[in-house]
Amino acid sequence: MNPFDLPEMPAGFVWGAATAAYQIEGAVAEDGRGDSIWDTFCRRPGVIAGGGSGAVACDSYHRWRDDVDLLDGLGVDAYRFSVAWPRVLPAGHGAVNRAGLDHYDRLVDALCERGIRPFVTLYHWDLPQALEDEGGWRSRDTAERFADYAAVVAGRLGDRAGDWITLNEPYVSAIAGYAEGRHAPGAREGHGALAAAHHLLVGHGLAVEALRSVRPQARVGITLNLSPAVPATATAADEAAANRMDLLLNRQFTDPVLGGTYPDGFERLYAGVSDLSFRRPGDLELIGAPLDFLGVNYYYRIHAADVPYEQSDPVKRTANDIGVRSAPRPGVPLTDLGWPIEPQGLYDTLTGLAGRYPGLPPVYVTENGVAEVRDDPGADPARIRFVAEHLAAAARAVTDAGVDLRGYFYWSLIDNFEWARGYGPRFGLAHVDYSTGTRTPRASYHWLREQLTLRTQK
Ligand code: IFM
Repeated sequence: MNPFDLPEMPAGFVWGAATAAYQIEGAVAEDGRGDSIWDTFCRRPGVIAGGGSGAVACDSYHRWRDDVDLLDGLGVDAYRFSVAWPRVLPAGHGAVNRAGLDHYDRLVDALCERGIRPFVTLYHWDLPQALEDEGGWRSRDTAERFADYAAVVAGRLGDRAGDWITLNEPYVSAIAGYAEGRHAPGAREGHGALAAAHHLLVGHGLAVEALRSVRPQARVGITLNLSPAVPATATAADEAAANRMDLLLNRQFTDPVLGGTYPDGFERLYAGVSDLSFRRPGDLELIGAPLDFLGVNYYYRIHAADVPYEQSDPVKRTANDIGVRSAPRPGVPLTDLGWPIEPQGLYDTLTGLAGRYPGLPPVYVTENGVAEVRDDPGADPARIRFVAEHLAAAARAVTDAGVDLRGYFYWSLIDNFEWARGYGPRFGLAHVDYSTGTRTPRASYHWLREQLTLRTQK
């Protein structure tokens, strides 16, 4: 077998590609769309590399047919895209903007006509600014609003779209947005960030209920970004650091969603920073309601090293300040973003989930991919190797541990706005020329198309 051939996957395996609204759509002031927290955040000087924003991005709001053509040409079974909440409800709640919903309606129709299954993500970080002004995810009300929004979208698209993802990466929304301040809304908080993480999960639980009540046949899941945290050295201090990282990054989310519990050690980790008073009776039942699937986004694993940190000054402590540094691993290759390339981490993530959570639902890898910073529409050998190696690791997790893996979505179909990193990193199977909007399939796109064609001929 050629090392770059895709492995055998279970029957019915879904091959797909993914994008997100703010990263590709542009047209931020068109057809009644309201501001999102990313529109306002990008206006702050110095927060986005190169000073860009998603105002134009890949212009997919107008060029969505090009994107559907790319998907069709690639031969994928499914497309994971997100709906922009402020396009549908410009103020976050209240009046529905019909023109905004029409856009997604046309997209879903076009996908179904080509036999491409829509996987709809309801929240990929673009909170309506009006809701942020009322407290954002620090406030439980936002969770309630999210469920109302989910019902509106499912009411319109759910007759054709059967697969629904409530949230994308609540860790990043809460921690990068409300603790590190490097993402919108740009806050640096302790208690607020932990409240945001919890309310995102409450919003997920409420949205699951809303989706199922509007569309009883819907298959509903959530997408979590998971990174195994391994100690950088065999010292007790690094082991403890890895455990803290695991709590913050992974188990803060997986334990409530998949186990219906709060993770052990979490209260101790944040003693003094937050009283966790945002937790209410009944929340765990809501958040832990059984799902139809789990979406896993995997990019790298973390080699956690202990660093001394100031536990005695909780007022100044943000939620990401847990005394852990990500240590470099000599000999491990890095992507252009400096992320270690370790397919074994995907294997460990999938088998670890299956080992820890007995009722683990079917799993989709909803994102996995690699960025290059070269502005090159041609060869991208690093990408082909990256995908082939990660899929081989995923296939081993199926064979060794019986993980019920149902699909894989490459991130991303096209180059796009990589948040605070701007337009430098290019994740796309197709290159985008941002001055013209032209999409050009790269070598990895042709390779994947060939692999998928061979598969259908078998
Ligand atoms: O571009 C992001 C995406 O929006 C969420 N997951 C990680 C990707 C790469 O950083």
